[in-house]
Amino acid sequence: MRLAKAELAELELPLVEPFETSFGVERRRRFLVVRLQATTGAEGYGECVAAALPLYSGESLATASWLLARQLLPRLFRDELPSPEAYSSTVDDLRGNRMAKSAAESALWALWAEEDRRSLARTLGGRQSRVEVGVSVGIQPDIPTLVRRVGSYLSSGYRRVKLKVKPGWDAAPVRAVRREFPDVRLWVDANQAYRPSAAARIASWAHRESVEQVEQPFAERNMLAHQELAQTGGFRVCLDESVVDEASLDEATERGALSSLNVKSGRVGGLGNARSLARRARRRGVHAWVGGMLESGLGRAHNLALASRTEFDLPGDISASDRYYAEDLIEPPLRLGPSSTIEVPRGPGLGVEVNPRIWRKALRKTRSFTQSNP
Ligand code: OSB
Ligand code: MG
Repeated sequence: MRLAKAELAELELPLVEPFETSFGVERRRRFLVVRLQATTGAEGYGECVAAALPLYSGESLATASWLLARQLLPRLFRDELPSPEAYSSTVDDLRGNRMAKSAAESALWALWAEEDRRSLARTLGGRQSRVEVGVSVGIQPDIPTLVRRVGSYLSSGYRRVKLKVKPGWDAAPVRAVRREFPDVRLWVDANQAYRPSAAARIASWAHRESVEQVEQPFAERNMLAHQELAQTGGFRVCLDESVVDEASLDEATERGALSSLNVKSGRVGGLGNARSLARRARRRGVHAWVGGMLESGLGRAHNLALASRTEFDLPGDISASDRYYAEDLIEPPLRLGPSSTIEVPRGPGLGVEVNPRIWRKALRKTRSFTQSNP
């Protein structure tokens, strides 16, 4: 199979409400989508999770766009299309830039699945028809607003809630949510906001409020601080930003710095790597679950397909369309089903369709690549 056309689109969608983390506030999400079209007619979409500014990782929308346009997409026209499994070895010479690589790779997976007339989930080896999910709740202007927000997610059917925390927005909001909702599965995520000296205080409120899991409290490279927190026990320490490849996962597991892994294909350079890191984590006794980056329905369809694999044993950050966008890019939108689950798309390829009206409304820029003009 050869590539007929590649498209790199930049889109912007307004979030239903601002999403605040320890990094800052996002009101609209600007992101890239790769669309590949093979000579057979099969097509595949891949979403890039690099944000406007390099706050979560060193990549940004601009660096990802540059690398996709200058290297990753032109390379796909050189020979026969690599299989998605072989893809990462064709871009190994380029360091880092995992989100950019993942956007191209995940489009290739979707295209491959469509060409085979199989669902992406099946193509990735997923066997579950529905996956359990939760919701990630941003930092709110005040505690009553937070309690109301959480209450409304619980009444929509979510059973697991992840609160974004940071120094100054932790013990009190977590206590308020726990008081109001004694049975909710409560996780927190700090996106590296704490200094290692905060460990004892974090452990104390997490333990007191029965927080099940504390995600990435310390800096990406600080395995030692995560190890020390993990040794206090009573809750799981989960790593997100710290784990980008096998070596960082092995270092973390050897040290006992985590008991749960947030798996994001963008962070680790693609769905293939995400799958093998999840497998590796589980072999070492570490739980695995699929995270999110406020993706549109396209990216969340990939995340659902990945999460349908049986390695994933904790509920993912893959919420329904209406949690993120009033008008999602896809139709039908993804909806929350019974028992805090979302159905995995089962049609061929990605299994969801782009809504052309919303696509046109969200589109800011687009560039096309063909064999003659790479
Ligand atoms: O750390 O998990 C994170 C969103 C943007 C950047 C980082 C993170 C997040 C989320 C959102 O928590 C999860 C979702 O997409 O529902
Ligand atoms: Mg996180």
